[in-house]
Amino acid sequence: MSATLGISTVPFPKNSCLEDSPFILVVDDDKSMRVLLRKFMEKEGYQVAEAKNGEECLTLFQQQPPNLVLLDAMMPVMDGFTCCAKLQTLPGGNQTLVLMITGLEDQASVDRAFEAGATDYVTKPIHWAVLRQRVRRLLRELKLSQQLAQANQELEKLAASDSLTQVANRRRFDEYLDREWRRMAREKTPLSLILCDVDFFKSYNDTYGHQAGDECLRQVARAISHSVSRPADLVARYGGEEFAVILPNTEPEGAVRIAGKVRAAVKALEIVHGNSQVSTCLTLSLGVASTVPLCHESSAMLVSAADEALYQAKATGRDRVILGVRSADTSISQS
Ligand code: GH3
Ligand code: MG
Ligand code: MG
Repeated sequence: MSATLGISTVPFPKNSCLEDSPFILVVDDDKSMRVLLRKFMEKEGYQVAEAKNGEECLTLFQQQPPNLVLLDAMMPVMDGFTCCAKLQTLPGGNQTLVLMITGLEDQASVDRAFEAGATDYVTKPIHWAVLRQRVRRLLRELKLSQQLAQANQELEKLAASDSLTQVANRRRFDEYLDREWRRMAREKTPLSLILCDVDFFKSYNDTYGHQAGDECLRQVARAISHSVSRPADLVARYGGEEFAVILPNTEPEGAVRIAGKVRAAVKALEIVHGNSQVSTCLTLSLGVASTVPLCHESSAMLVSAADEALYQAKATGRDRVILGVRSADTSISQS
């Protein structure tokens, strides 16, 4: 039966997502065995590619990583044990299932297979029902673990974001500020913080209703997010109608420039606020603080400095940016 099934090159599918049919790479130096395995796996509904030795397996793996490798242990050029160990070092290699096929059911071979990183093994001559069940079980477990990893990722995202505005929440802000504080202390580079507070927001709610207030906060959060560009910058909802922007590796001048951009972006939304005492539209007051962190100090001092600057912005007329500095020479930037 096997001699008549001589197909050597099989086109690779575009991706090896488990949501489509799983993709299996069959590796065996014996062509008739390879073809038998491929036909069997195709009947099971899998997409299959073939390699005739360990080297070819590694090359094909890098072109299109499979979900599972059916790997013969004994092959010329590069045996299955060596190939399996090398697979583990390739990108995505340690997430790929390796089912080793060994002709020797001695303990040493089984041990070698697991030491090389194999997920499980079957023996030759192949017991087809065992192979079928083992492949099904491994793929089922792989799918479950992928779903679990994805669910965990989504949970982490949910736990870190503010449900109203979708920017980072206070918890994430605290963690991130602390982490960046320590990182900037090690690197001896400046860390900047902007605190933004919506002006006369209580009267906005009183005038237009709480739902309009919520929508307003969503728009403000979006405008702030669009005003920062570096991957390390973090926009967070600090409290009710207060937002914070953490700017690692940013000098005070840069932070003031970004704060100015934020202020302009919110103004450009032109959200009508008939009861604001400073403008016809919704505005922000912003306090900026910047420092090169010291290990023995706490990030709370940066928050206090930004808060103090924000207080100054409110006290001196709102709708402005104030840079707070640790010495007495607080400078004001407004337009
Ligand atoms: P100031 O210019 O001094 O900042 O005045 P303000 O009115 O903005 O400040 P105040 O702290 O007096 O009021 C803040 C308001 O923000 C009161 C509260 O109802 C509103 N607020 C806080 N969180 C939310 C929210 O999630 N949704 C809505 N719609 N309003 C909120
Ligand atoms: Mg406030
Ligand atoms: Mg306010």
